[in-house]
Amino acid sequence: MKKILVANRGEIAIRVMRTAQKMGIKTVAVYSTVDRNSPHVKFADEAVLIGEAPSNQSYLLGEKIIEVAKSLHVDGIHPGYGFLSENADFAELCEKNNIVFIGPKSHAIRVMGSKLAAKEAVKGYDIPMVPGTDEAITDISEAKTIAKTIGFPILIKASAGGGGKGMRIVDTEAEFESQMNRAISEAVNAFGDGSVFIEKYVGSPRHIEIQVMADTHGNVIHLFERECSIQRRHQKVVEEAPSVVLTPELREQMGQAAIKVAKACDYVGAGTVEFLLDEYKNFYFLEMNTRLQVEHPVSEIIANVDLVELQIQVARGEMLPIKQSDLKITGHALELRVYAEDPLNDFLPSVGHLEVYKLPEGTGIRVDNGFEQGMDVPIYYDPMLAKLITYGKTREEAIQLMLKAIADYQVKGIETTLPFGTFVCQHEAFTSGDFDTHFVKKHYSPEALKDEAEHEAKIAALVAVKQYLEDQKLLRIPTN
Ligand code: MV4
Repeated sequence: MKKILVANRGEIAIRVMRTAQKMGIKTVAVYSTVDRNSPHVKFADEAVLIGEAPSNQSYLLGEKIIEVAKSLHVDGIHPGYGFLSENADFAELCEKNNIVFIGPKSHAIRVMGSKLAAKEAVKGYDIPMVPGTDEAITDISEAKTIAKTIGFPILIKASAGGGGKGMRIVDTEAEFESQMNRAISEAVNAFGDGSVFIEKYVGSPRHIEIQVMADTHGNVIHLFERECSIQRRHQKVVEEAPSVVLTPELREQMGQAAIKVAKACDYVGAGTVEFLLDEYKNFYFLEMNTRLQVEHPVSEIIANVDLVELQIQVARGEMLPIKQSDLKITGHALELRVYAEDPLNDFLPSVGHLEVYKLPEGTGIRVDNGFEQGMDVPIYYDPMLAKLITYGKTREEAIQLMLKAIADYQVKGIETTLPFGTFVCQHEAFTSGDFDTHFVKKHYSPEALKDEAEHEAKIAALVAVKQYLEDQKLLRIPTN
């Protein structure tokens, strides 16, 4: 592979191109009109304008992107995350045009894109799953009988959903039918597929996912877990690795389960197997994400690997250069997603001009960033500016470094989730490790953030006064 095209923008496009560059591979960026001055365009060896700002007129134009790739003699396309990354038709189109799709085969994307097909595929692999139905519900009264056996509350999920889309909690038998009818019509509207199934509702779970990596020679390894319970309306905000709650035994069990899920769909490349972990530490397979995920850096740090490099090696048909037994966890890593959103105003997008934009630097700090000072943040795409990643020997060290890095991160012109990161890192529930997916709902309010800001301002004022008095003393010495 001599040249790859990155079919993405922002921090992930740069992240992928960095590794390509390190491997001596030429890079091609694609961009929309609003991104013409973006860092990912400047970073690439070549860059091609592919269309207007709306992603369906640019970053989602698979055929156009393949045309560009062919005309520039590109060997492989890296899709990043979002956009075309989990589009099975696009993966197939690449294959048809003799361009390597740096990701799994279209078969695996298709199977895992349907929750019911995924359940079907892993049947017989002895993977723990939440009690429920494994076929689309056609008979509502039959489903109600099953729901009663499982016990309320139950969750209705759309087969074509995922990442929290198309889910509905049913608390009592009385509302079962009406909720079921709503769920089906919602699924038809949202996904064009009305298939739904039911599961027992796990009340206070943690979201733990396992990073896997597979080559075309049948080798599959896992790179431990990421704890992603700190999320808001299914949008992750803080991720970490390892999780404070996994014992080495549980980690091994979940890792082996994840490897089996990957084998069940003939997986190739980097993938993530999502599990719920209940309060008794039972784990259940939820879904598999067939892409490199946003939060992959925390795994890279604790496992000491470059996941993009592994993706490219595997895509070239090489054997994985590492075995499971080569891997061990070193240290602890945290990631804060820096969104252009206002945490004091219901996380509304805060787009505008980056008047000041300076990144923190130092040992134990990694920033995967897609923006620079003087740029406008466009309204057309995901509002994530960067990922602030810190790491240390211990979790405490990574948390303290995160607080310092947030304080050193200078942004003026727009609001960001940086203060929210401070809130999380100072919260007792987070520092103690005693939290679940309800953390934000349970503990966060704009008032709590304001209180904390005032508290910090007071401390800053006290420190300033103390310093002032000390300076006075020093100044007085010669005069006394
Ligand atoms: C669940 C669940 C409780 N019980 N399934 C949400 C995203 C999708 N991947 C699956 N999700 C859930 N499935 C059962 N049977 C709770 C969630 C869930 C959740 C999962 C992971 C992270 C955050 C979450 C927030 C709300 C609900």
